[in-house]
Amino acid sequence: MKKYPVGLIGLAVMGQNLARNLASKGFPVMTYNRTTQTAEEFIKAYGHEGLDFCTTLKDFLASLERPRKIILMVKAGAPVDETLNALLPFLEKGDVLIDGGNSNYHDTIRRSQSMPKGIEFVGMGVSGGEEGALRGPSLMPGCNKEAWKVIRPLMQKIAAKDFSGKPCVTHVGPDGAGHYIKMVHNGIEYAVMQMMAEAYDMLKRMYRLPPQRISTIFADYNQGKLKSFLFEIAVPVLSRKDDLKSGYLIDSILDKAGQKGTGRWVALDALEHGAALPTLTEAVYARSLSSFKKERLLLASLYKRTIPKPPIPLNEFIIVLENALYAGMISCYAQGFELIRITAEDQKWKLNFAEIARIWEGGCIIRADLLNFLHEAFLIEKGKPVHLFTIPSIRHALNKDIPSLRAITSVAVQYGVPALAFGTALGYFESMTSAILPAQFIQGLRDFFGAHTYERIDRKGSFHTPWSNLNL
Ligand code: NBP
Repeated sequence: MKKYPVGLIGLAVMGQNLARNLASKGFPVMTYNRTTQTAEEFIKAYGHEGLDFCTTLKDFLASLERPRKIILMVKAGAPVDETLNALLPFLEKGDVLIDGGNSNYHDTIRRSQSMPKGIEFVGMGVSGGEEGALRGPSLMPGCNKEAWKVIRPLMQKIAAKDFSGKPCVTHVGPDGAGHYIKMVHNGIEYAVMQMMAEAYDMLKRMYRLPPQRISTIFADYNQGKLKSFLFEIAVPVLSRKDDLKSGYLIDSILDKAGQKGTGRWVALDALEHGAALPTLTEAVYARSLSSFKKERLLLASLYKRTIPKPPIPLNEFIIVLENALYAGMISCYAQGFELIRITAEDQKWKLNFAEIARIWEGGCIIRADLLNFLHEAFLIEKGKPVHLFTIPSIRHALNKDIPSLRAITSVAVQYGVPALAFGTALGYFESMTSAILPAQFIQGLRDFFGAHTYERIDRKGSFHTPWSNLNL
């Protein structure tokens, strides 16, 4: 019986495309899916590419070369545990299980720790959507060194390429590190998309530009320092004509943003770790705000706005907006990497920030020229988890573009255009670069009403003042 170098379980869109990607790179794949009909249809369509399927897990396992390499692309959560439980009794020493779904990193740590001795478990973040899975995703595996050695040849072949042609995959760290990095990637994706949406909104509301004109502005941005996958796809999203009536499709799409949960995980994780993640969190809130359509319609009728004449000519505004987006995005990345640093310390993961930025250069949704810039910036620091704002090249970029971020945020406020992402990206920068914050005032108030005590800047110790005894 022919033996397969790799097996894949879960044939929804991601699993199918990842299997086809593997086969196209010289790794024939044996597949299995809970619902056999899906596997049958898949193999009918693509079996000739080097793919096959089994109807039972027993046959599936028997068809794989030892040590077995099995990729799970099933729905995150209970389906992963159910699939693992079904597989584990039949696995042998050295077999490697790779969970390529969007699992919560806490689950991945639990699963890694509960693996029977000799069975390797990899929690692998996969980014790039269905197209990326097929043509080359960014891969973020978390596992021990032995498992990485086994899966490396496969993963390096199927991953996207970075700016210098190297595969967008690296051994991120142990157990949950890969899924953690993927989760933060998704949080950054939320923040960047929200900022882009706010830029679109300002051009639409303040300059009354039609979608087609905004798409040409975004197309120009995509030729410069904002060059990225998200700006690339913004162009067809804005310029597509509606098939069902006259006008642009974007104007007929209901303005309620969906979410599958990874953004919320990042926000919750930041709160749990005491990390400051205002823009990524605000992007989650912005999606929630959008969901209150009925309430927004009512309130919009109660608070009428008149939009005044734009503050500066459009051609000038476009340049300021581009710079503001750039500075704002750097702020988003700084927040994301800070969260990673704090968690890595907590989990005792040794992570290489230059490598993380590098594997996001290609394949994933946030791929962008900016990632190459961040990769090089972190390389100067030898991949150490330093704050992005401290790196000279970043400092230079921010000194140049923060005034634009201030200008755009201020114009949004004056014109009544909600700009949660711009505002928080700026707020993060202003706070982190302030030697003194008004937290001293908060400490005073806390000590007044709750005797919570405070520290002083000029001597050690914990102090309490009987405030109400003073002359009030
Ligand atoms: P889904 O997340 O929709 O999962 C569907 C697959 O899970 C099907 O193969 C289904 O089998 C299987 N499954 C379910 Br549901 N419950 C099961 C169970 N109890 N036991 C065994 N199999 C079960 O598929 P997807 O969108 O291809 O995503 C796969 C993973 O990749 C997810 O974790 C997702 O979050 C992640 N991801 C998705 C994207 C994306 O763009 N879609 C991007 C990156 C990562 P069935 O056919 O029998 O129902």
